[in-house]
Amino acid sequence: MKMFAKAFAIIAIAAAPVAAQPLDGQMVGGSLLATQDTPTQFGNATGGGQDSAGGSEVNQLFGSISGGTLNLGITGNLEGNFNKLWIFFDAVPGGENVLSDDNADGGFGEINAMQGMTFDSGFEPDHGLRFEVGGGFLGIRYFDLIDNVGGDIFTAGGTGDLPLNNAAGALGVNIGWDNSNVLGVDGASAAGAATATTGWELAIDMAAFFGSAGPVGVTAFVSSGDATFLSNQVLPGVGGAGNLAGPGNVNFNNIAGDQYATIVPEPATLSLLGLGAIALIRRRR
Ligand SMILES: [Ca+2]
Ligand SMILES: [Ca+2]
Repeated sequence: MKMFAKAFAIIAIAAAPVAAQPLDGQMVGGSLLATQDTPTQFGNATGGGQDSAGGSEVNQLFGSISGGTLNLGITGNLEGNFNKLWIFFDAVPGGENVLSDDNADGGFGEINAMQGMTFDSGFEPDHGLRFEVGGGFLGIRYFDLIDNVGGDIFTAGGTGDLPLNNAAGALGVNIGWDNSNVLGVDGASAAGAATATTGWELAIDMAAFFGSAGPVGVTAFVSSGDATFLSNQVLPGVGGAGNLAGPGNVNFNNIAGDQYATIVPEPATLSLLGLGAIALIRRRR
């Protein structure tokens, strides 16, 4: 019995809740899924403003699913010229391993400029988010590739409304976004990728956004504003390749490694904790 109590005590320590970090786009971390391996060819921002003048990059990707929430973090920055950060998720059966031309993205249908883009086999995205900011407008939109619908998650007036601190968006998506990163990769080297600490922090209600408990496959990349041109900033990375250019010609099967990562739900530690507590109470009697 002592052994059991000890085991439960260890589980209880392991399951002790970590203090919730503020969703502010700073100190972005969590379970590391990928680190950028490719210098940015979309410019390296050095000014430290929320408009990230002169550059876009994505440095590290973090993710976990706990208690029905997908916690996603990306360090990096997006140039305030309506360039777009796209995040594609594979969370339910079905989807588009090759992007078709019948999608809606809540914006001006830029997603359809990526028709023909082919993801790694095994990754069949069904949902996604797109981020953009520019003069006078900031938009975070969702898309559903199965139902061919999209819409607003959160919109605001532009770079002046950044950073976002625990912004409550539609469909159970809560957002932190600090767009001032000057660290991470630059135009010549990816060696500093892990030095970036600011960017996007998302807490996504799995049931509300996906109607699924997971697991979730994820990929993230940066495109031009009209999505007719893809950068080389992809997570997981493209191994030092240059800008990917026309999306319709991009086939991630032709780039070494998987340009997607899989996030598996964490075990329900709370129920174990409950069992442990019951065992400890019984032992005392
Ligand atoms: Ca940088
Ligand atoms: Ca690949």
